[in-house]
Formats: sequence, structure tokens, C-alpha cells
Amino acid sequence: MEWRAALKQLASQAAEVLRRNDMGGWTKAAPDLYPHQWSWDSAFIAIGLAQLDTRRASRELVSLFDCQWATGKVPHIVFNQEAPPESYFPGPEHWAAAAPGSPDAPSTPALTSGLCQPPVHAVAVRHIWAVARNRGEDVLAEARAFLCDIYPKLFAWHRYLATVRDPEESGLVTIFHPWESGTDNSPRWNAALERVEVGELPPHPRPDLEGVTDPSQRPTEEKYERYIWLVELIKRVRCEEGEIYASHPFLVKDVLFSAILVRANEALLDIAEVVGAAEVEHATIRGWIEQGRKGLEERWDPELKLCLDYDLRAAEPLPARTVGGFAPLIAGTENPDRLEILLAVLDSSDFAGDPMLRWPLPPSTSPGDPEFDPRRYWRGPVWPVFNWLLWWSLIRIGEPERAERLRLTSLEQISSGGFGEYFEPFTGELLGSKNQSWTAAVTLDWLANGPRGRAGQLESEIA
Ligand code: 2M8
Repeated sequence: MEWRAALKQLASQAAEVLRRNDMGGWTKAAPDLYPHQWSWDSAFIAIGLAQLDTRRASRELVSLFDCQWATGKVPHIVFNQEAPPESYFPGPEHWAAAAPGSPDAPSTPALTSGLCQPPVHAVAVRHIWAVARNRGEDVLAEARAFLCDIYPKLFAWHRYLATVRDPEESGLVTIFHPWESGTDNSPRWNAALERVEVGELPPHPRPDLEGVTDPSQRPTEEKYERYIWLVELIKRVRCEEGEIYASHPFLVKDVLFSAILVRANEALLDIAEVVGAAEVEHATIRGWIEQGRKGLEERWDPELKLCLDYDLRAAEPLPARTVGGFAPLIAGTENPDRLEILLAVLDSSDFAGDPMLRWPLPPSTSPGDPEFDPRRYWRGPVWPVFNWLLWWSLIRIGEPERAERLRLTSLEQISSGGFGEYFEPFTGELLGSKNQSWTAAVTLDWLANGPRGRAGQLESEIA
């Protein structure tokens, strides 16, 4: 098939995946494995949906922010109460003792987890605005109203991260659970997790193992016990951050989360401009951006030539060669030497330059890392959604050619493999869930943003 026709077909297929996972005002992360609404998935989904329908894209975020906590926290999962209880663990009943028991949680019927995930949301909101600007007056007016409505909620969310999650004023966000990082099973968390002593736990099911073709693609039982134990501890203190800070065994400064927050704050600044927010808020956001970049700079590891997470409990960095180490590139470091080194590491045989790779795309964990595992999630497979983040960051740091190579290679990967959650780096085999919503979403955005493409051109082609 001719290349252009193939891309058009890919766009229709991506739109179809999102349509099928659409639950009304929100989208489940995957058809079976993830039957609920996940926070950062929804932000990426909104980025893709914007190419099809800016109103529906806005709705995705409105429904998520309807479940925002009084503290400003945006929960990592909003539970679909129609999903069969056995379809996901830990489900809503598992958090029930924590969420409604907490004075900060949204009132029922909304049931959420007590954790959060990386703040891609402001980036998605600005994206919706950018697309709406090419769609005529009515769409633009509607998008402006959406921005006015969501801006204070985004501001509260970022303020929560900059204060409650950073009492040290380090510019870096503290996470309480690997699930908060979004790169859950990454070796980034190994040493910190090993230090967690697991107490008495009732037996727990593993429905996630049913959702994949073999268990080697999901976390081990030993890791799951720690995940569940950390959830248990957070629930025991009713998700109150002050108490978590005082007693929780897993307190980690996450550099990738913090880098995303830097970029999200830049997006928030643009949104503040559109809605005419007070100058004092502009100044606060600028301060967060500066602080974030400074914090990342302090976590640079000259030996591994990557940025490292930091374990607050053990007071030591967490060495691992993973894509999280590219955090300064994602944040847009102002240090040119740093950037040059990171681009060289990205191209090296430690990441996208490994000659054995099926496609020159960075594995989530470097094949040179002792914990590398090409099939297990976040420990080696290639993640299209992370590659979207990288592509988007490369454009912003002025690397359009590299970005374009990444975009085309990723589209080739998805055309030949499908909308997989992740891919085996050497064979290209689709792993994890099929028809993962965020993979379809980033495909739509990639297709609409070729070197000559413009945001919004897909709508007429797909309709
Ligand atoms: C994965 O995480 C969930 C827990 O939050 C799981 O394994 O059950 C991660 O890849 C996470 O980043 C993602 O948001 C979620 C849904 O796609 O799945």
C-alpha cells in the first residue's frame, strides 16, 4: 500500500481504538487490562482526541478533574463502578476505606485511588487550545471557556505538587509509591523498594496476569507484595500527606515526574496568559519552573551520564540506566553541555543505538543495565507513549531532525505491530495490552504533526 494511504488507514484504526475504549465522558486505558480512568493516560488520550474533536478531548479532562481532591491532588485512578470487581486489583473497594474516610477526598459516588501520576494535563489543555485555534470561532470560544474553567484546577494541582509533595523546596516531586511514577516496575525503584519491610498481608488476586499472554510481561509477585503493602500503609493514615511524610518507608524524589512538571508549568503559564490570570500567579508559576530545572541539575550523575532519582529515606541517589535519566532533556535543560551529553547517550548503544534493536527506539531500561529485562513492563520494552514525550521534547529543545526520525520510526513500529502498550525491543513483538488507548492517541497526534503537517488536518481525513 502506498505510504500516504497506509497512514490514513492507521489514523482510522487509531480513532477506532479510542472510540471502542470510550465510556461516554472518559476513556478506559485499555479494553480489558485497565478498565478504569487513569490520570496521565487521560492527558495523553486528550492530546490524541483533540485531533478528532476538541470538545470530547476537553470532556476527558473535565471528568478527571471532577474527581480532584480538596488538596489539589488529581487521583491516579478514577474507578469505573461498572467494571466487574474481579477485573482489576486493587479495585475501588480496596481504596474505599481510605478515600471517603479522608477529609480531602471527593465525595461519593466518585471513587478514586489515593495516589497521583505525572502531570501531563496542562500540556494536554494547551494542546487542545492550539488545535482549536485552527477550527473556527465557535470551537475557539468553547475552548476558551474550557480553559477558564480548568485553569484554577490546574493551578491547584501544580501547587499541591510544588508544596505538599516538595516540603524541602528542592524543585523535585516526592512520590509515595512506584505507581505514582507511571514507570511502575522500572529498576529505578529497586533499591528503595528492597528497603521496604513487608508486614502481614491477606492473599491478593493478580487479574493483571490474565490480561497478558504470559506473566513474564508483568511485575513479579515479590514486587506486587511491596506495591500492596505500600497501599496498605497509605490507607492506614487515610492518605494524609503529613503522616505519610513522617512514617512512610518509600519517599522518593522522582526526576521524570519533576521534569514533566517543569514542562507542564510552562504550559500552565501559557494558559494563564489566555485566561488573564493575576500577575502573582504568573510569577509563582515562573518560580516553580526555575526551581524545577535547578532541582534536576542537582541530581545529575556524571558517571552514568543520566539524571538519577533520590531516595529520601536512605538519603542516597538511586542508580539505574533507564529512560527516566533523560529528565533534563524532557524538562528542557538550559545547560548546553548537559544536553549534548544526553543526546549522545540516547544515540549510543546503551539506548536507541543498540545495533540489535528491531527499531532504533530507546528501550525503557538500557540493555546495559543489570536489571534489563526485554519483556517485563518498564524494565526493557519500548513504550510508544514515552517516545511521544521524547519526540515532543526534542522539538522543544531545537532538535527537529532527530524528532522527525523518532516520529517516523515510531509510526513504523505501530503500523507493523499494532497499538500495543509496549514492544519487545529486539523482536518488535507487541507486549502488554493490545489496543492501549494512549498508544492510539499519540499515533493520532504523530500523524497530524509531520514536518509539513499541521495540528488539526486529520479531522477531515478521518471523518
Ligand atoms: C500501568 O500501571 C498500573 C498501575 O497504575 C498497573 O500496572 O496496573 C502503568 O504503565 C501506568 O503508567 C499506566 O498509567 C497504567 C494504565 O495504562 O498502567
